[in-house]
Amino acid sequence: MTLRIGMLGYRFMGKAHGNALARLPMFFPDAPETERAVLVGRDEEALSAAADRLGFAATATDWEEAIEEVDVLYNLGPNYLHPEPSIAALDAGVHVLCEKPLAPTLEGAEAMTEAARRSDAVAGCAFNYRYVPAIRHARRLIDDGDLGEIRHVRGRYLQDWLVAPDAPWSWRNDEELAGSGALGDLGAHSLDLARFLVGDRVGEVERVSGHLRTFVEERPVEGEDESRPVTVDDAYSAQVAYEAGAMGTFEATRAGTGHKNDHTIEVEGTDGALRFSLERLNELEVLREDDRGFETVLVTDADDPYVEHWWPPGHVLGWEHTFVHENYEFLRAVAGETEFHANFEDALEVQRVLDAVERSDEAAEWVDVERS
Ligand code: SOE
Repeated sequence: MTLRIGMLGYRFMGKAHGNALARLPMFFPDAPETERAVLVGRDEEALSAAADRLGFAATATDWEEAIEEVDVLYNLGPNYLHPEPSIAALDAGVHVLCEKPLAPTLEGAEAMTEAARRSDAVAGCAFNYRYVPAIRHARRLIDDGDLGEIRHVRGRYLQDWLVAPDAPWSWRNDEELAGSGALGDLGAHSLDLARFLVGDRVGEVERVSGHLRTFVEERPVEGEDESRPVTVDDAYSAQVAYEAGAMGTFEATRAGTGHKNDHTIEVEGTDGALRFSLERLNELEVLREDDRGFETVLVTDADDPYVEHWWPPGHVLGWEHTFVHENYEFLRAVAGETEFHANFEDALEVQRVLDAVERSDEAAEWVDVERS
């Protein structure tokens, strides 16, 4: 059966997932067949140009109509558009892959997860960094116990596109539309990655101490003679306490001068440690019990996750490949061949921590992560 895909959103993430769908038959011939059926957006002219570029057969300006014509909805819209179309799709039995963070608010994420629970359809959240081969390799080492008891996990995501006060306003600067700023957009990635790597060993986050900061209070609207207020954070930091006693330290910013897309994660255990940097995504730095320092392991061998689908050893992969791997697993789950993670339950757990960081900042004290 050919899966008909509807895609809401066609800019940055549309390109990333559109590319993934186009690559799959070529490099992952066992992936379920798909048809890029409907591309959904508001601006008809831009939409039709994007449909040509991304290989979609038709366009629609109404997501409700589009849902009736597809088997799968890729929800790549701004965060405020995550809950309603995803819930409607799941209620109609349409599978959903939704971009991160799951929702602008914890309430939205809870409603989406409820919809996923009552639906037979697959509900996935697109935390693409889980699909970096080096991250999969890291998880294997942790699962095998090579690092011993996990004591520390540290996630840092630094970007610099909002350093300048005249960098234009966008939906990403608005609380109603985005929920939060660097916290939800970037911090969600690190929190999910930490949970993916060490969650089975350290449990969930129990308590949080968070700090948010907005450096520039208003920004000019591009092409218009007006400014709009910035109502989300430019940066956050948080300390978290895991159930099993491990400590987590997290930070993200859009004002990290000189850092373009610098995402790092580090884990230390009683018997070893590892370090990963997205800017060197084919490598993992590993230290084991008797080593005198970190060893850099190149994760491009045929037996490394997903690598055999691409090129011979040493022929490095890039950022876009993470979306191909993620789409592959998601579509296999839709076809009933496997389970997909991160699912909405996983993404809800991240959202609970995001919510706790905000509450902690407001209260200026440690707060518990709320699980209803
Ligand atoms: C923000 O600039 C952004 O595009 C995030 O939204 C993505 O999730 C991240 O992967 C790259 O940066």
